[in-house]
Order: sequence, then C-alpha cells, then structure tokens
Amino acid sequence: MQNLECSDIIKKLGGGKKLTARLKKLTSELINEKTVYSWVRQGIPDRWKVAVARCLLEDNHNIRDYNKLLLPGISSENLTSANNSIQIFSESKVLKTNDENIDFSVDKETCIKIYKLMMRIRRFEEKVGQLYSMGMIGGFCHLYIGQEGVIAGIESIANNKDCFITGYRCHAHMVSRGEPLLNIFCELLGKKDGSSKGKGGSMHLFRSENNFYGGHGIVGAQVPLGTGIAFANKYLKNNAITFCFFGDGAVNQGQVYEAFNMAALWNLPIIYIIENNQYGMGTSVERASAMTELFRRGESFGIKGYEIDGMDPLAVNYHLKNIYNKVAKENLGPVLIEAKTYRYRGHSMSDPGKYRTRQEIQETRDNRDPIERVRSFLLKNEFMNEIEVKNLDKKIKDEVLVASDKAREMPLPDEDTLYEDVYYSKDRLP
Ligand SMILES: Cc1ncc(C[n+]2csc(CCOP(=O)(O)OP(=O)(O)O)c2C)c(N)n1
Ligand SMILES: [Mg+2]
Repeated sequence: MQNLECSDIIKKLGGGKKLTARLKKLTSELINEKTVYSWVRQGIPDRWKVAVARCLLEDNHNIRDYNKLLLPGISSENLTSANNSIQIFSESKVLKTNDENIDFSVDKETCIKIYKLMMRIRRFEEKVGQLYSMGMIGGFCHLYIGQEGVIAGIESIANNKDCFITGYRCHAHMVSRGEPLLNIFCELLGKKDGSSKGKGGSMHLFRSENNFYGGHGIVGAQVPLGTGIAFANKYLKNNAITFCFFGDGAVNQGQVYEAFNMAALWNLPIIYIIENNQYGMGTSVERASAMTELFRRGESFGIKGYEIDGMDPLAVNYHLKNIYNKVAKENLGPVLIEAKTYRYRGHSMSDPGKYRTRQEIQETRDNRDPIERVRSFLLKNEFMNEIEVKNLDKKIKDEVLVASDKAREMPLPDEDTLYEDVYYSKDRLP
C-alpha cells in the first residue's frame, strides 16, 4: 500500500526526473533521480516530506489525501513559504474540557464503568494508606488518589489486548487492567499469593497475562520499555496499542527523547501519556521544566501532542477515543498526551508536603475531583439515583475490606523461594 501511494505521488508530480529537478530547485539541495525512485520501495524519508508536500500544494493537490505519507503535523494550513524557506507549524493542541463545540456525554454503561473503576481505585488506595501507616507494608509506596480520572478515562476506550506500562505509582493501573484486589493487597503485604509472589512490592506490580508491563522504579525507564512493546506489537502484527504513562518529572529524562525518536521513525502504535500531577516529588513543574507545555515535547520528532484535563474523565474518554481510532485505524503513529491532573496525597508515604499549601490541595478536591464530577453527571442524567450510587459505593468499600482482611491472613513466601526469580531461568518461564 505504502509503495503504491509513493509511486502515485511521484507520478502526480511529473515523474522521477521532473520531481528531482523540482526538489533541487525548491530546496537548493543536491538530490539525484535514483534517490527519488528509491522512495517507491522505501517511502519518502522524513526530511524530504515537507518539500514533497510543497510540490503537491503548488500543483493544487489536496495534501490531506496523502496524509499517511507525510509528517503527521503537515497540513495545507500549517505549511507556509517565507523567504523561500518552508516551515512546519505544529498541530499540537490544548483540548479543553469546556470546549463549546464538544459534547462530552457518554452512554450510561461507559459512565458507570468509569465511576466504578475510579471508586475501586480510591477505596483501594485509601486502604493501602491505612495498612502502610499500620506498618504492614514495607518499602516505598506511592498513592494515586486524585489522579483516577486519567486511568479510568483511558481504560474506558482501551481493549484488553492493548498494553499498559507505567512508573512506580502503579496500583491504579494494575486495578484497571483487571487484576483481583486480593492479589495486589497480597503483593503489597509481601505475601506468597501476591501478583509478583510477594517479592516485587508496591513499585513492581506486573501482570503480563493482562498486558500490564509494570511498575518501574527508575524514573522514565518505562518510556523506552513501552516503546519496545509498541515495536513488538507492530512487528508481530498484534493490532494492539501501547499506553505508556509517565510523570511531569520523568518527561525531562534523556531516554524519553531517544525513545520518541525511534517511535516516530518507525511510526509505532503508541500513546504516551504524561500524567502531569504538577510535582515531581517536591518540585513543581515550573521549577523543574524550562518549557512547561509538556504536550509539545514531541514536536521536534513530528509527534502530535494534546493537552487534556485529566480531572475530567469524560473529556479523557472523548478525546482519547478519537486519538485511539487514529492511531489504531489510520496508522497515525505515536501521539503524546499531557493529562493535567493532581495528587492529593504526598509523593510517597514519607512526604512532609512542605512544597505546597493545604489550601491548594483542598481547593482541587473541592472543585475538580474526578469522582465527584462523574457522580453528579450520573445523577443529573438519571443513569443512577442517589440510593443506587450509595449502594454501589458500599459494595465497593466492602469488596476492598474483604480483600484486605483476607490478604492479611495469607501466608508469606516460603523461605527457600528467596533466591528464585532473581536471575533469568529458562526452566522457570511459564
Ligand atoms: C532515574 C531516577 N532518578 C531519580 C529518581 C528518584 N525519584 C523517584 S520519583 C521521582 C519524581 C518523579 O516525578 P514524576 O515523574 O512527576 O512522577 P510522579 O511521582 O509525580 O507520579 C524521583 C526524582 C528515580 N527513581 N529514578
Ligand atoms: Mg509528577
């Protein structure tokens, strides 16, 4: 398909010889006919796409028809010719919650699904916080409370075969991917029946059977790993999208940009999601980032970026549905989403919280809470009544309590398994 379309472009522009001459004139660069003909097999290299697009425009072709072959950011509106130089203006955008043209309504089933998932995550995380304070959970522990709208909005549009990967703030993603709460509690409590046999703990939740690939403690490391998963999916023709989550702190890591380059170069099916909760440990985005429009961080690779309101799960659902379809069906390649969100609790359980005021947290809780927002939407649209919502909340609370109580009684791993699963062993693979 790609080859056919490339040869079509060359033909439309007068054939290889003519196009070579036109490109030479337009860019003042040396290019030979053989190179132009090689595009029929190899596709148009990125550095020539703008010039080719310019030729198409000169001949009054609608370049949107050729969009798949051109950089994702190129359209007739953002190509200009000033002083004979060609510029691309990025199509990165802020997708607002209150955009007047957008109706964020979702159907009843999706809305209830989003609400249920957020409630399960919040009650689960609150219980984890309690168990940690009781000294029952060892090691680090990072709660996700406040950020639930991001994962719930995304889960509502994702498929089971899609792959998720994130950093150490990973309990919610594991719940979202369908892991039973009991297994996660067991893991946090270091019990034998935990998702990683009680040996991984809070930062290393992992369940490849559910296409959840962790749980990573090295800030930013999940980005190249996720890019590798996306490469595998493309290579194996799995038709699966990778959702790679990372923070506003992680976005300044060098490996993120190496991964962006490869993802764009190979047009990988991946959606990068920056969960911008405004802080990396105790440092605000403004103090850590020279350029704070994080959704634009992929532009130099031709990766389209969108800012969305992560505190509005219905907006996340709406926008991601559109973007997902483009990545899955139109082969758009990598996309970068910046979900503006907020964590109510400390960075980890041992955060003194001196870098922000209580008032800031309270104001966000009072005015932007994702659960409250969807609860009022449910009630307003009569998807559920007050009593049904109350019953559902109670059911979820009970489920969490039963799972945590049970996990506390479960056995620890046998001592003789201590050295197992440390090094790779072929015999132990499933
Ligand atoms: C490579 C590396 N550097 C530093 C750390 C220490 N560290 C752990 S979390 C964190 C902040 C990351 O913040 P962000 O990416 O915004 O994620 P959030 O905690 O807000 O979810 C840092 C610096 C680390 N784990 N790995
Ligand atoms: Mg952060």
